Amino acid sequence: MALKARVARGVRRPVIPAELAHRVPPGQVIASRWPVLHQGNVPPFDPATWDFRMWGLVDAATSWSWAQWQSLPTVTVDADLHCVTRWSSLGHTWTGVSGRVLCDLTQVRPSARFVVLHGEGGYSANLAIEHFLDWQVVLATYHDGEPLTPEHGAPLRAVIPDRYAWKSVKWLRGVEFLADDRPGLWESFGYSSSADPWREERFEPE
Ligand SMILES: Nc1nc2c(c(=O)[nH]1)N[C@H]1C(S)=C(S)[C@@H](COP(=O)(O)O)O[C@H]1N2
Ligand SMILES: [Mo]
Repeated sequence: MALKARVARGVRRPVIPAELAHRVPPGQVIASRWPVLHQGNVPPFDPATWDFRMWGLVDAATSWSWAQWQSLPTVTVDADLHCVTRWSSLGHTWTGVSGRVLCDLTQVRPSARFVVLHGEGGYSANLAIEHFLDWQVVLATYHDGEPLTPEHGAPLRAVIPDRYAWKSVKWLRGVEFLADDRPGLWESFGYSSSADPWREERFEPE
């Protein structure tokens, strides 16, 4: 008993520097190195067969080859990652195609209210369309000016700032537009559809 109490008193709360506090959502700690976190293995990438598709409630369903994808305009956005397992990794710069630009290109219909991001091998995450249309959403091929590495989602990953990072689908292969919400992989196990880390929306309310 006495020993336990001593140990408990020795536990230090992680310190969040004051100048970063506004970037760390409630219940999170700052990761010192950028963690790698995903289900399963890193999928192989073959530029000859890779494609990216946008389908569902769109007037111009489109698929791009890897070569075609290179001709799309890019944006560069700073965004932190907040994992629901309670680490936040701060200070990332992402370059890629803006979600909004893609929605314009594919002429998303007004009836589309939700999107499902589809990763390689069956991983998926759902979002309300307004969160996909956030100006900061980028389908990234570069991180801090360098090509993405395979373990962080190369050749293409979604970056959805201000949502828990399980929505930032790595090895992204497509986006589907829907009228009604449909849970992605983690959401089908009870994780939140909206997933706002600033409101600690970790799980869907019962
Ligand atoms: N395809 C795919 N994307 C994924 C995951 C995954 O398991 N598969 N995990 C998500 C989770 S839970 C997190 S926290 C982030 C981690 O991104 P990082 O490994 O680049 O830090 O990737 C997200 N994207
Ligand atoms: Mo995560």
